[in-house]
Amino acid sequence: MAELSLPAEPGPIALDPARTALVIIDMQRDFLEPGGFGETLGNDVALLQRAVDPTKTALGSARAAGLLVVHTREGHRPDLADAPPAKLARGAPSRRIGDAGPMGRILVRGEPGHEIVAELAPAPGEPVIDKPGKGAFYETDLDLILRNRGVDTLAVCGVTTEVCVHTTIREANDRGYRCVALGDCCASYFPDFHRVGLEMIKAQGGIFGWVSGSAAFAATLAAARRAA
Ligand code: TIU
Repeated sequence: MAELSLPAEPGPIALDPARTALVIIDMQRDFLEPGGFGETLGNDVALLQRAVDPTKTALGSARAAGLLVVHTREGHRPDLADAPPAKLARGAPSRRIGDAGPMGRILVRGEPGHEIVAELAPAPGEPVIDKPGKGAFYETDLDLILRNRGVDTLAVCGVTTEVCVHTTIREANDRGYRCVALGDCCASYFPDFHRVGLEMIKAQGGIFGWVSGSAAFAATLAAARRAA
């Protein structure tokens, strides 16, 4: 497939499907469903549902176009050995990381709450990156996997916009990746933070990257398939 031009802000971004990955950040039950980590922090988790259908659209088009699809999950080992004491002690949540909740232990790997929501379940062969922090590059093999595949451009979806999506885009940008956030595929517990978070990415000529959306992403990939 030839190089494509994806409508985006602050301007179109060239996409070579062979060098582009769709990266879906932390679309886990712990953040999107009642009884998980997000709710223990006092958040209205229903606000994140709006990103699910657009992400499903982006995921379907990426798979059809043969893009590498990478999923991430935030969570910790059952013994919490990889959870910094400062993270465990932070704030005044109703349940702390590792405590038992209705979806199993909060933010712990292997528990039901740690799973990616069913609509966006990883397909066989799609890498799933388990990360202990907010950024998907911190203490993971994501960079190695992307470089081994020759990827230099990331289309990024997920939750939450200003926390794990932003941290990952900032980490990726500093490592030389071109990042485009698919805005409607991201969501936050704070709608203002979502809006401003996207503005921060594309400001100053695209200081961290570009912002586009699921419809433009799907249409660009579909048009390329028809032309092939
Ligand atoms: N609390 C919040 O907004 N986010 C996180 O703790 N992790 C992610 O963003 N995945």
